[in-house]
Amino acid sequence: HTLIHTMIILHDEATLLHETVELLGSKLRPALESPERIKAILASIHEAQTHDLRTISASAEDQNTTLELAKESHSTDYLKHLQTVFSEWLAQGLVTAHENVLPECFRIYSATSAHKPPRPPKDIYARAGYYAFDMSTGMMQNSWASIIASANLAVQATGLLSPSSSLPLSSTIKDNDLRRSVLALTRPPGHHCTGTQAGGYCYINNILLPITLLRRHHHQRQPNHTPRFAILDLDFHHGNGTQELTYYDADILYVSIHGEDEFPYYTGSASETGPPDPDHAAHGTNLNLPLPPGSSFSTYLESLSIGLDAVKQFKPDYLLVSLGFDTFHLDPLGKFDIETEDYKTMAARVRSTVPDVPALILLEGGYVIERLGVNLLSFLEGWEGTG
Ligand code: OKS
Ligand code: ZN
Repeated sequence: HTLIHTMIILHDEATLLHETVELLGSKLRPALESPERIKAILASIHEAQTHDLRTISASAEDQNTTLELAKESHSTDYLKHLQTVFSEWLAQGLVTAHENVLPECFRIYSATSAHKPPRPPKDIYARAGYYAFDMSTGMMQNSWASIIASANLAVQATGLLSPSSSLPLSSTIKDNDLRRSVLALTRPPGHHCTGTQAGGYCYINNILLPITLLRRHHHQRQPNHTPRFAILDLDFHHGNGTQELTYYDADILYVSIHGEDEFPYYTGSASETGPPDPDHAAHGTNLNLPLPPGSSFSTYLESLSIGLDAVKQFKPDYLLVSLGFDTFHLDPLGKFDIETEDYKTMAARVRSTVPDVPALILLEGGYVIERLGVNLLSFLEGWEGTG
């Protein structure tokens, strides 16, 4: 039967393995960022029967490629830490197989030692806090398997946008599958983690990987053309990690609409516009559009229109969307007044601004399990203009 929607949705079962506890409201509880999120989305996609869902599995080679791409954004010691921390704790009897590694002392930037940046501490407990900035990024036995699978989804999704001959692709994906838009069900999400610190449920900044991959691809094939990327962050929270990793980059525009004075609290102000020097090429390539808690969808649309004007003006070769559904009115971690049908309008506005630009959509937050699926379907309906 005919597919009404043509977007490919990429999923990897390994993203379901990671299941942690977090400190929330001063209580240790099951993390809101749970495998149930993806399971609920998959159930809705199956039920709708109109989407081209592909389940892939990252081979050892895919994982190596993805890890190598991640090194462009993250330090080698940070990535090594993510891979080994759980087994080290387990081997030393500091956790059982079913527990989590959680940090307890975070990095301190002391005024009296400002001349030397902090180095990884020798103490094994302390090291967990060196590589994290909050207690929402526990590590359990299978966390790394999900982290690398999630990042690999972003990489493989990129392969569907470009001729695959020069891109590392899973054998399940062929040239004739090239699409103008691809959605990857990335979990864990990515927009909060920095080059050396996990936080806000994020470990690898998934959205940076397509950029690294496409840059290398263009460099090989069209060395005279430097590709330009626009990142549109629609999650309720400011993507501090994505901002930090792209702040000095003149060829990446970062636009974020998010709750003002909300998590991660120390970033996301409208004054953060890129390097302050007006002569710096990246000056003005960061656009934060914070909105007060309780903002309505009509208020949201005003900010979206400002953000989309900036995206259009930037003339990107690729659009990358950090898509979060924690802007939903019932979300436990969000405070906007946005409803299911609004995601259709939102997506239609985004896509109609740059209809011909190849686009990757990566999942970030969203915690109302029973509404995630319908909210995503609503967004896709607007994106694909079939409403
Ligand atoms: C406290 C809760 C931390 C909230 C993290 C926000 C996650 C998110 N442990 N980011 O986009 O949705
Ligand atoms: Zn969020």
